[in-house]
Amino acid sequence: MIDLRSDTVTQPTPGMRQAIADAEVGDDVLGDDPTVNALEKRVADLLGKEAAVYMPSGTMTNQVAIRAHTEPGDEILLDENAHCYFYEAGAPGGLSGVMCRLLPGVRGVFTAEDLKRALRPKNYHFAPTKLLCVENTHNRGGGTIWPIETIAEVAQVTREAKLKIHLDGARLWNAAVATGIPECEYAAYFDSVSVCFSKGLGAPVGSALAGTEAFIDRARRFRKMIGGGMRQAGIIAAGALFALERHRTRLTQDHANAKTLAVGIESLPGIKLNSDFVETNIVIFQITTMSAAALAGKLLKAGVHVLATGPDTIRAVTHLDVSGEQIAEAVEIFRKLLTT
Ligand code: TLP
Repeated sequence: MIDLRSDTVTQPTPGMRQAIADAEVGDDVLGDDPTVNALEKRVADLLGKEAAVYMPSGTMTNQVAIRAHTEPGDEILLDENAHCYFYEAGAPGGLSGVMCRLLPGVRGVFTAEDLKRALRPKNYHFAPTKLLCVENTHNRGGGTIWPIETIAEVAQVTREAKLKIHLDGARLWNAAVATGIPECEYAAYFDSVSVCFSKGLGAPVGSALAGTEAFIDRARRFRKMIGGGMRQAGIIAAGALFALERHRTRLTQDHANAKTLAVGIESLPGIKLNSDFVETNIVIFQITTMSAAALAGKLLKAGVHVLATGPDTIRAVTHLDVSGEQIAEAVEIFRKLLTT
């Protein structure tokens, strides 16, 4: 099976399993786990932030960030396809009691002008706007990389409007490798940054949230509140550390594979896709000759597993466990299904 559902499906490599087996551990809730402490320090350093905290998932790092930046009744701004809004089970309302106001994005990217238009004068009628979230790379946008100039412009508006700005950087590693812009250069524009180890990096579990000491201290309280305080978490943090040191540069292979897939299928009958927009490891396309679920079903029978992410939309994601040969095979399977 060529599993293109997500870059979250990877199996830990033998080296990673060994690192996990050898991990030194302690009770992390008491601050004693040396592997978690090393991972948090490494992430903070990489992102140029004062501190970082390890959590079980990107959903938790994002939602703890939202909770830590706001109070119930506040408003947050984010694009209409943001993971924090679209795929996190209603958590901004459910856990933080905030309202989400959605900005129109083009493949997940909005502009400083879009943001300015959404800002309102201070008035008792309005929910106070406290936070802007940006997602880089953008998942539902198709792995889009936010141009750093756009980030700078948007961040400038948030500073002037005294909003906090959070980065959902689940796939920031992909953006950094694709552009050559280091993670810390992106992170410098944000008050808080969430990164994931369980996506392209291939670790089994975990994400980290980075920011100032004071912010991360507050985040630790909310992590505890929702049950995210883990004990001998060095077991999983060891896999994350291993992945962080060894699997960042190889993301270029995933990007090349995604491009090959996109170029290989874009001109097939019924497929609506522009491979120029495939910048990293995510390929999103529309199918016009049958439903997305029908095509996904046929592909699955033929050995390619993709996700239908809308009635006519399909997502395919490349990762550590998909080779160039498998991508060539997948293209051939698409071709056979759509031309015969
Ligand atoms: N995304 C998953 C699904 O939830 C859709 C995937 O398969 O891509 N931010 C971004 C941008 C993400 O893509 C994801 C996961 C998360 C946050 C949440 O991470 P987890 O799954 O660790 O909670």
